Amino acid sequence: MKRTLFVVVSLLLAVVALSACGGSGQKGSTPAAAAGLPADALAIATQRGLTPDDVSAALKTYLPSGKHDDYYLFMSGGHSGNVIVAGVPSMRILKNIAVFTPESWQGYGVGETDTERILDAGNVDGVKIRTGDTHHPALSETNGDYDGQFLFINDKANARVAVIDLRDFETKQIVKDPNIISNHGSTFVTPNTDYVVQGTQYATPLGWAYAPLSEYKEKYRGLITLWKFDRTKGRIIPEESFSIEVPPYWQDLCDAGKLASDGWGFCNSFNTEMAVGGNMQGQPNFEAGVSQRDMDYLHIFNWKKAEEVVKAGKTETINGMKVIRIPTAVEEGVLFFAPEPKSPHGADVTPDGKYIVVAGKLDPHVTIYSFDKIQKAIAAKNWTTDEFGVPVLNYDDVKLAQVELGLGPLHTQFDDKGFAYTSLFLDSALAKWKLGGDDPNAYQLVEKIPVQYNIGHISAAEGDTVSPDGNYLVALNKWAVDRFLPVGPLLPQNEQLIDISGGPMKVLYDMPMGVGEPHYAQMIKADKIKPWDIYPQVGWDPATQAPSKYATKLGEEKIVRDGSNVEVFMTSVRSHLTPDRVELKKGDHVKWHITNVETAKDATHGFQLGGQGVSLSIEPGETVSFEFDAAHDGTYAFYCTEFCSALHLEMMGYVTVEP
Ligand code: K7E
Ligand code: CUA
Repeated sequence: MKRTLFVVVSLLLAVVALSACGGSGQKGSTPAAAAGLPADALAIATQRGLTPDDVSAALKTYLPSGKHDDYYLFMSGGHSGNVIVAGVPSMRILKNIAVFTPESWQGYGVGETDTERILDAGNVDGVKIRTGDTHHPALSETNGDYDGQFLFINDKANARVAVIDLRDFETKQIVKDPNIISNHGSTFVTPNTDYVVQGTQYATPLGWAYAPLSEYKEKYRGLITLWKFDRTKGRIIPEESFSIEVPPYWQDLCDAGKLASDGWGFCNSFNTEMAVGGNMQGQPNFEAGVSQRDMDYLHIFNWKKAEEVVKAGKTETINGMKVIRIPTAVEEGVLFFAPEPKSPHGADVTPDGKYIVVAGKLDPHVTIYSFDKIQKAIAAKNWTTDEFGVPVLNYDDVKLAQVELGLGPLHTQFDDKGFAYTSLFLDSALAKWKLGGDDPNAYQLVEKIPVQYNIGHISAAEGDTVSPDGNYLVALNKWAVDRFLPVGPLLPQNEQLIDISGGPMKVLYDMPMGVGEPHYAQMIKADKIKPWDIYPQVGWDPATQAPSKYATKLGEEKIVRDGSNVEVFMTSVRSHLTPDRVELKKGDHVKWHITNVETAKDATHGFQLGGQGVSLSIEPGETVSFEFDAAHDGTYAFYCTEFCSALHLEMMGYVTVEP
């Protein structure tokens, strides 16, 4: 014990001395600076039973009040259908971004508003879809590096993709793939964000039309969809997007090539068996049926070539989407397969774009493919074909190396020192291994550390760009088991911060995630994101990122009646809403616009109208609109929901509906 305390003290002294060195120097740089350390620090460490490792982890993650984090971490919120933003290294949650599910605080999709229309664009066959399962956030890139402008995220359950603008951290668009019902290899961007890549997960007939499972091979298909992104508009352009038809192999994770492999993309698959279930009909469960073959197929696609094929009109339009059918994809050299070990999950391209790392959940190795070897094999036309006529390259021609890491390898990230990091789901561990360039023998396992528990994705600082930072890594663990205070049978997930800056890897922090579950996350340097403090001008419409035609200035508030159509032009400012009386008649249809005329940072006003299911958040400068029918006579109160001032409770008004 004495020794532990001694180490703790030395550590604290060293840290204080170090920070003094790096600081103004006024306090000197000798251990005497330790005199500045509160006398109770040692007592605290002792009393709380902290080890030297605990103390150093605390010092590495603690942020004094008012200091900012080094990185933003954008995490998918899984089946809560949103995105969660945290700071690293503090792991403090900064924001939830509502995406596929309505959210009252942000006034997102609650009441008939512009955000409701964003959600409606993702409806399926007229069914209002208000659930979601977000998996893979993707930051927009320029030359293969995060540029901090946009974030994309998929909804696995309904094959949708959303666009979030990082100027105001709000969802701007949801697009629904008209031909598939679930996606997974999504979202991943091409190096200049020309396209947002989306791969199908569970195959269906295109357009999810009916076909019995006995016709699986004939009728069911997957797609690799390239959603065209227009950076100036900040929108996906469905008319300029297209899909590549692929066999019903259950495509899994995808990654876009970069630098050496720019123009290409890669997706795993895991049901080349084409199992169709039927465990009540004497057939094996899917889990067994899907795992019979030793090899599945890495899908290798040339999206630049596919773009030319689309331009040449060699597509079929299916449910409004241009689709390159399999025979055309084969003939034009758009699609190739390479065998990959049993039921792989992650496909990750190295920072230089020269290698593709595939991790098979039922194989203890990661398999490294060489892009150069793939190109040579394609040029040599050295292939067999699968049942759909797609060229299958020879495994030994394209495989460069394998590294045995442990049980259940899933996802891989990279650092700036030539190392790769792979999550080991079954081992509940993180493996660090050395990349070896073109020398297969140079690839080596370096180190493994345990995580708590059942690790899925990992996210290293800028760890999937052309220039990873090699600073921090977050392990997105599915299970927390014993890590936190018990909260009933539904436990949080555990996001663990791990130091990978050099030397042995160390777990620094456990972050409970109370909604979820996060699958993937991306971590971007904080100074790359330049969010607005307030909207650029009073009367701003965030849906179009332009001035709103309903903007209302102070003194110009009005209520306009035209028969039974009533339009309200309202302003909000601390501490009143004008007008504060809205007199309606039963049966009126009401369009209501509110402009928050505040220009002070953080001076947001909320708005709820009792009995109408409306919730708004009106940020400084924003104009928001909603509609409703005054279906019942009565007296209702509306009020501001943000405690914005001392007289916030008075920031209210009445709606009277005359019979
Ligand atoms: Cu959870 Cu990328 Cu959807 Cu792996 S995925 S863990
Ligand atoms: Cu505005 Cu409270």
